[in-house]
Amino acid sequence: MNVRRLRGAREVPLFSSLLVDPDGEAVVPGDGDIRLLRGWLASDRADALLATVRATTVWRRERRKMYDRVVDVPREQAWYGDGPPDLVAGPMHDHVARVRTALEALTGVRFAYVLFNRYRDGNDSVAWHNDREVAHIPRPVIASLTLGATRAFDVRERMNPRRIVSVDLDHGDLLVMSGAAQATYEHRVAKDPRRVGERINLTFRQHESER
Ligand SMILES: O=C(O)CCC(=O)C(=O)O
Repeated sequence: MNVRRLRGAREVPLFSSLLVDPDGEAVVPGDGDIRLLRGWLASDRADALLATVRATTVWRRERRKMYDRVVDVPREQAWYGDGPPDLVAGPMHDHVARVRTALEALTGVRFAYVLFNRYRDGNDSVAWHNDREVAHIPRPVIASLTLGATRAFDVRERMNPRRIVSVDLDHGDLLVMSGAAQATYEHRVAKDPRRVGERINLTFRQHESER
């Protein structure tokens, strides 16, 4: 297994190259696009947003069928905005909607809804997957903002799963996945019992009707 860790990955401009290491070298080759903007949200703003999200979110604890068992999803989740009607808890809070506006200006797409994932501690996780929930957006743009504790975000090429790029995402860091990122790569946040703090991740997503 070849794991490349990008602890020092720095802010990189959108739409220039793939996930970039401290020297600016593209380390995730192929037809996909994953960009890291370190400290996109200044820490005082990230603190305020985290406080708002903590105070206003109604969390869901899902259970999923895995083979012949039904298991707890190892994190809490919440949907806001114009998303899956059976899951959405309501409109976005104003503070979240302001972040959405900034992300729309940055990326040039409209984000209809946001999915919050709450990792209560290092035992919470999300397994390898790609985000292809909207079949008729073949090249979706997803803007993913980290609040709270640092966790490692791992990326691997679906055709070359033994090579993993791992980047620590900190409070206020933004990751933007676009182009063929979902078709080419999978991502995860692995369990890490050394991490004790709560992390809340906000993923802004496009709507079904957006092409
Ligand atoms: O928490 C993260 O950084 C990743 C979340 C994720 O993979 C997802 O919402 O699909």
